[in-house]
Order: sequence, then C-alpha cells, then structure tokens
Amino acid sequence: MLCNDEMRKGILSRLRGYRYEHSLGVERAARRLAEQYGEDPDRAGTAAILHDITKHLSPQEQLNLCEKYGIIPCAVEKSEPKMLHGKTAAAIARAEYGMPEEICQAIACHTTGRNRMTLLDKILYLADYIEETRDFPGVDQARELAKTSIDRALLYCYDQTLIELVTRGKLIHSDTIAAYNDMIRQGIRWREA
Ligand code: DGI
Ligand code: FE
Ligand code: FE
Repeated sequence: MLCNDEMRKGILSRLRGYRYEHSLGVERAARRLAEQYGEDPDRAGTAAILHDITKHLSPQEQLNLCEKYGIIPCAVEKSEPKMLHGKTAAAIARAEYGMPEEICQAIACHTTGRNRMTLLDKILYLADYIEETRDFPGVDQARELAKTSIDRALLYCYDQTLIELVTRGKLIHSDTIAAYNDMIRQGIRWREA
C-alpha cells in the first residue's frame, strides 16, 4: 500500500500550524483534480501530504540535506536555498517512506515545474496553488481554469509566478522557464483568443 492511515498520521504529525492546514488543503485539491483528470487519487494525495515536509527547515538545513542525499544545488538554488524544499522533501519521501519515483518526482518539481510535466506533476503543482486556504490575487481565476483545462490553469500559474518574480527582482530558476516554455511550445494559452 502506498500510504496507510498510520503512515499518513505520521507524516502529518511532522507539519505545524499553517503548513499543516495547507498540506491538508493540497491533499483535498490534489485528490479532486486526480478524479477529474484521471490520475490515481491515492498517489496524488500522498504526494500532497509530503510535498512541503521540509519547508520549515533553514537555508543551511536545506543545504545539509542536499549534501546528505547527493542533491547538487544550481546557482539559483545556492542563492535561494529555500527553493530546495521540493527536492529535499522528495529525498525524504524516497529514503524514509519508500515512495515510488513518480511521486518523488512530482514532489521534487512542485515549486518550479519543469519540462514535460507528468499528469501527477501537474496535479500537485496546481493543487499547491489553488487549495482552499490560498488567498491571493489571481487564485480564483486559476481555480476557474482548473475546472476545464489543467494545462491552461498551469500556464496561468506559471505566468503569475513569473510576473511576481520579475516584479520583485528575483532570480528565475531554469526549470521555471523550462516549464513555461513547454506549455507555450505546445500552443497552450489561457487568455480567450
Ligand atoms: O511551499 P509553498 O509556499 O506551498 O509553495 P511553493 O513550493 O510553490 O513555493 C513558492 C515560492 O517559490 C514562492 O515564494 C516563489 C518561489 N519560486 C518559485 N519559482 C521560483 C521561485 N523563486 C525564485 N527565486 N525563482 C523561481 O524560479
Ligand atoms: Fe512548496
Ligand atoms: Fe505547498
């Protein structure tokens, strides 16, 4: 079994405060999207409760986990080590919970996206963005798009993230650009023509 009740409780007991509520929200949203788009709700829900399991760690602790699990941070990640929480959470999911590779992969790319996202990757990314406790400009439009097209919703999220990063003068990760380019290359658009 992927994740029994006991394992789920153990994972949730590692989450505190807002992150606990957020992770339960992502679990619900991911299970719903999985049912809607034809993915296994248990796989989506399991990826969801694990996706931010290392988010509370400090930059130095992120780098220590990278060292431990053989993750080599790129220049952007070295400068923004909190961005590594997806990759370190994936390493924990694999090492401590024996999760299958597709789940670890989805967890690893949940912050940036990547080229050629699988349906499971897309569901986790989108669920993380639209879950019910999220309240920021644009979230309702993402929720609306998610009702009819996961790819259009995803591109909308990438656009909003890129606009936010550019506005704040932040470094942009190569996987963030790869994820955006992949959707554009496939002809995905979210604006009405
Ligand atoms: O962990 P969560 O808060 O639930 O959400 P997340 O894992 O999607 O992380 C969101 C943060 O990641 C947000 O503050 C923007 C940041 N981020 C995503 N892509 C990039 C990025 N930050 C930089 N500097 N560059 C990126 O390409
Ligand atoms: Fe995250
Ligand atoms: Fe999250």
